[in-house]
Amino acid sequence: MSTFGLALFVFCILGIFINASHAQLQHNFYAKSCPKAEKIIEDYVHKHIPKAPSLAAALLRLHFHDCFVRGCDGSVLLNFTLSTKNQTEKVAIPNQTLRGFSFIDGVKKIVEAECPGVVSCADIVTLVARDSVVVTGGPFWNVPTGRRDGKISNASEALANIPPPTSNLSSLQTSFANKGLDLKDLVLLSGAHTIGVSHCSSFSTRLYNFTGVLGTQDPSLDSEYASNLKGKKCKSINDNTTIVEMDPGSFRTFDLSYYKLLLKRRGLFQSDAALTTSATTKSFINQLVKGSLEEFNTEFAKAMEKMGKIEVKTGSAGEIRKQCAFVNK
Ligand code: HEM
Ligand SMILES: *[C@@H]1O[C@H](CO)[C@@H](O)[C@H](O)[C@H]1NC(C)=O
Ligand SMILES: *[C@@H]1O[C@H](CO)[C@@H](O)[C@H](O)[C@H]1NC(C)=O
Ligand SMILES: *[C@@H]1O[C@H](CO)[C@@H](O)[C@H](O)[C@H]1NC(C)=O
Ligand SMILES: *[C@@H]1O[C@H](CO)[C@@H](O)[C@H](O)[C@H]1NC(C)=O
Ligand SMILES: *[C@@H]1O[C@H](CO)[C@@H](O)[C@H](O)[C@H]1NC(C)=O
Ligand SMILES: *[C@@H]1O[C@H](CO)[C@@H](O)[C@H](O)[C@H]1NC(C)=O
Ligand SMILES: CC(=O)N[C@H]1CO[C@H](CO)[C@@H](O)[C@@H]1O
Repeated sequence: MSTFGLALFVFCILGIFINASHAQLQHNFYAKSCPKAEKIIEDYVHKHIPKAPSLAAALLRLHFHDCFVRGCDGSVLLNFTLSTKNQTEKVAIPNQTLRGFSFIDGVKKIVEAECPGVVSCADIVTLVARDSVVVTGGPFWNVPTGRRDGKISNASEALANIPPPTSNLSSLQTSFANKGLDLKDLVLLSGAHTIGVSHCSSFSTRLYNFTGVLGTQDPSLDSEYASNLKGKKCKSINDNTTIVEMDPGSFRTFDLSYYKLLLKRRGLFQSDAALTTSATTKSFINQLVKGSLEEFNTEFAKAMEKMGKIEVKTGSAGEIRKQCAFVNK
């Protein structure tokens, strides 16, 4: 081989190497390997979510919990197995109310039938979250694909990375900053609470035990709303089964009313209320409420695109799981 040939050869190998380590998400990553994948997923969501509308919110939340622990790598889907010996993210407290796992398994099954071993569970979660939001009347956003599935899922990491509903603004800011998200992203992404439900146990200390003395209530929660919740929904501090609409009246519709409620001191969690406690975040909320739904939709979509890129595994990292609940053997 000539010196030139050798140099070219080395250059190419180097190029491949650099390319692999810098592999990025791509628009329509499966165009050649599984051209129908994204359409199959979209059709499945559009067909099934209207029959089980409460799942739309659950699937959006699943994506958030996935991305905040080890990046958007499908680790939230992994089941505890005897061989792993470890408790997985699912079992951690914030995940005990997660739903939608069998829906994801259902999508994976038909995608596998079309192209076995090609489409990652991480991409499925991301695409399903986007398509579910569309079904609730929310925005569409671009989902570049090519995420690979992680092999590790660790319950204590979920606890450390998913902010609890009792969070104040500075801890929310820190936990979002740890994922490359700023205060504006925090306000926008919290807008996801315009759809879905919560268990009483996620906020009942605000109603019954706020200062650690039974009978005390969070003064930052509108007292009329609090009485209503106590009288009609969360009748005791121990109620861990009743569910409450987070955006009462339009909990299945993607709209601005979550932010309107925040300004009326009717956000359900302390973490929701916390968004009104700084001038910066409060002004974002005011702008959203004064603006159009279109504007919120556009901004929300941008924040979701950003969230969907957190610490993704690409190129040859991770794997393409055969079953979303299990690491490949
Ligand atoms: C800012 C920090 C956040 C906190 C502290 C938080 C906390 C919670 C809690 C405690 C619940 C109720 C769980 C239950 O009791 O059943 C919930 C529900 C939900 N969260 Fe968040 N969340 C946050 C951010 C987000 C983000 C960024 C998204 C998505 C972009 C999201 C989407 C949802 C959805 C859609 C539901 C309803 C789930 C259902 O109906 O099953 N949340 N969240
Ligand atoms: C994963 O575990 C849950 C219970 O934690 C169970 O309901 C589900 O069927 C399991 N998934 C699979 C694919 O075995
Ligand atoms: C379980 O723990 C071991 C040892 O800490 C770790 O190497 C492995 O990746 C963990 N497995 C999962 C699925 O988290
Ligand atoms: C899970 O993560 C925690 C906190 O990062 C770490 O201390 C622990 O060793 C991990 N557990 C396993 C089994 O890997
Ligand atoms: C916010 O919460 C964190 C964690 O619980 C706590 O350490 C911090 O003091 C709180 N900050 C404010 C301003 O209350
Ligand atoms: C009320 O809060 C205190 C302090 O956090 C706690 O020790 C106590 O167990 C709580 N009571 C109930 C009934 O949850
Ligand atoms: C809910 O509360 C009941 C009674 O206090 C308890 O037995 C049960 O384990 C709780 N369930 C969960 C999921 O915490
Ligand atoms: C979906 C899921 O795996 N949920 C689990 C959350 O944690 C509780 C308690 O450990 C389990 O019983 C659930 O199966």
